[in-house]
This record gives sequence, structure tokens and C-alpha cells, in this order.
Amino acid sequence: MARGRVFAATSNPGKLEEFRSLLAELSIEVLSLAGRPPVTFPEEGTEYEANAIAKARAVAEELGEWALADDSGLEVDALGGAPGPLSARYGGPGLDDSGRVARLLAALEEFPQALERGARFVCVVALVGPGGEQTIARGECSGQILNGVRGDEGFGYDPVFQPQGFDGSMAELGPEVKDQISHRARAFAQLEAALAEIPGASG
Ligand code: ITT
Repeated sequence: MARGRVFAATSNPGKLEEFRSLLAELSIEVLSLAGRPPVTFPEEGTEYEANAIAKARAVAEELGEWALADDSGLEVDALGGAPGPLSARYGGPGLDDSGRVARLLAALEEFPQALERGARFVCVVALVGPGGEQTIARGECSGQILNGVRGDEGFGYDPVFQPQGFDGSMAELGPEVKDQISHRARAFAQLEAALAEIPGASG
């Protein structure tokens, strides 16, 4: 059976995997940019929406295909909502996911109580078509930052983020639970009608 197809405008393998599982039921194949000539992305700014649109638009225009991008981040109450859209660059260049997590735990040492460690993941997804048609959607997932890393599933800040109503980090809960409750799952649910417009997708 024919399937729809969309290119994932991301270099983050964790996001790519989640795009695939979240879109599997819509009969949409998610293609990566690996092995293709590099697409030039504009410098990322401080707004999720503009960043997501810029990434999707760059790929849609370059390839003449449907493209999907995600700009996301972790907003920590005790840090005034930081690092937010700057989450990928938190702590400066040269850090990997675990370096950024360590940096975050250190920044929150003076806030040891669970009540002081409120946070939310935010995800804005942008779908851009080959004719320039564009839809964006946003999802959030509230929770708190744990006092140490737990679990080894997921990516990024998952080992220190405990979603509200759960006992354990996102990295312990695993992909089935994450795909039900995450910021990304919620954003994709909002995007469903637009995704169904991709030729070959099941509506
Ligand atoms: P692309 O721009 O290539 O998609 P990126 O990793 O740079 O990849 P962002 O600019 O959107 O993506 O940065 C998002 C940051 O937030 C990054 O550090 C991620 O690891 C983290 N993040 C995003 N979604 C997450 C999730 O579901 N779980 C844990 N951390 C997440």
C-alpha cells in the first residue's frame, strides 16, 4: 500500500526515532537527511515557533518535499524558564547530552526540594509542504527535575525529568509511555489533520 512520506528536518537521532513511532499509525514514512547533500539551516533564535518553521522550510525548499521539524526545550521554574529554546546549547558548546544534564543538576543544587524543581518540556512542530503550505502545533509536558539521573531510554534531559503523575524519570518510563504523554506526542496530536493531507497518508 502506498504511504505518505515526509523528511525529518533534524539532526537529532532521538527525535527522528520518536517522529517515526508517532507517525507510524498515520501511514507516513519518515525519511532522514542522512546521506544527502547537507541542507543549510539558518542560525537558531530564541523562539520555538520561528526555529521550527525555519528548519522545516529549509528542507521543504531544498528537496521540494514535505518536511517536518521540531524545536523543543526544557523550561525550569527555578531558572526563570531557562534554558527553554536554548536547551541544546545549555552550558556552552562542547557538551553532550550528559554534560548538559550534569550542568543542570549542578545549577539546581540550591533547590533540593521537589516542590522547588518544577519544569516543563515544550515542543513546537512545523510541517511545511513542497508548495510552501505550513502548519505548526505546540505540546507541553509538566513535571519536575530529579536530584540525579535515572534510566537509560530516550535522550537529552529525559534521565532527570519526572513527568507529573509518574514515579520515575522519562528515561525509566520508556518509549511506550513517552509516546502517550510527551510534549512531542501532544504536539503531533494537534498536527494530525495537517499530516493527513500528505499524499498517501491515512486520514
Ligand atoms: P535539531 O535542531 O537538529 O532538531 P536539536 O537537538 O538541536 O536537534 P533543539 O534545538 O530543538 O534540537 O534542542 C532541543 C534540546 O532539548 C536538546 O538539548 C534536546 O536534547 C532537548 N530535548 C528535546 N526534546 C527532548 C525530549 O523529548 N527529551 C529530552 N530532552 C529533549
